[in-house]
Parts: sequence; structure tokens; C-alpha cells
Amino acid sequence: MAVTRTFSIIKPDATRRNLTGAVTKMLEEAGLRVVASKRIQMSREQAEGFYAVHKERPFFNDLVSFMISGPVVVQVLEGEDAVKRNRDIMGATNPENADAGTIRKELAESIEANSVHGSDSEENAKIEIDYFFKPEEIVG
Ligand code: IDP
Repeated sequence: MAVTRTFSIIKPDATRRNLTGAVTKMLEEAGLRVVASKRIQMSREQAEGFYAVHKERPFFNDLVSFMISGPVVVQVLEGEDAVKRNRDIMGATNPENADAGTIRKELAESIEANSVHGSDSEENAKIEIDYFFKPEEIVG
């Protein structure tokens, strides 16, 4: 299996509860390596652009408000089959439906405040990495 990259966000509910380390530990234990990481406060425009694919969904405005309600940690993760590996350790969108041992089951608060974002395809991973990181900020 090829070593690939994916994009992750530790969301405001997790940074607020001081869970940056706990989330990162679970990612690392799942075989992912953090090759770029920065803590940022997203602007509304930045969050709207990031979630543009969801702009017709009923929860779009609430999601954007949530994502700018506090700092987030954006990360590039590297590992074998990184997109799937990350989606597996994240768990289902709704923590109530997530498997035991996943980040969302163990740490998330709700379907919205679900602690982590992870790219859903390699194509989107590239787009999302480029949205937040310059190439020189990624050190593999
Ligand atoms: P994903 O993050 O598991 O890929 P998506 O369907 O892409 O899930 O949704 C993006 C984000 O939007 C979710 O992580 C969650 O924060 C929020 N979200 C998804 N569905 C709902 C909902 O029904 N109500 C409120 N927020 C939602």
C-alpha cells in the first residue's frame, strides 16, 4: 500500500476541551504521522470556502459558526492509505453511530461538534492541504 497524505482538522470542541494531544495520540497510534500542524483561528470567509461543497445543506451556517467559534489545529497526516486510515480512526459523522475506539466515539460531543475533520478522498485531500498549507510548511 502506498504512503499517501490526508488533511485533518482538530475542531473547536476538541481544542476547547484541551484534547489536541489526545486526538493526535489516537491519529499516531493508528499509524499516521503528523508532517505539518498549525493552530489557527479560521475567519468566516475561510470556513465558508472550505465547506463550500456543503453550502446547500441545512446545517451549513451553523457548521461555519461552529468552526470559527474557537481555534482549530489543521494538520497534514502521512501514512499507508492515509485517507482511509484517518476516516477509520475518526469514526462515523454522528458519534452515536461511531464504533468504539474511534476518535468521535471516545471524544466527540455531537454530530456537529464531532472533534475532527478528515478528507474523504485523495483528490479532496490535495485540495484541502493546498487550502491551508504552503509546500514548505510540510516536512515529511
Ligand atoms: P464528515 O465530517 O464525517 O465527512 P460530512 O457529511 O462531510 O461529514 O459533514 C461535514 C461536517 O458537517 C460534519 O463533520 C459535522 O461537523 C457537520 N454535520 C454533518 N451533518 C450534520 C447534521 O446533520 N447536523 C449538524 N452538523 C452536521
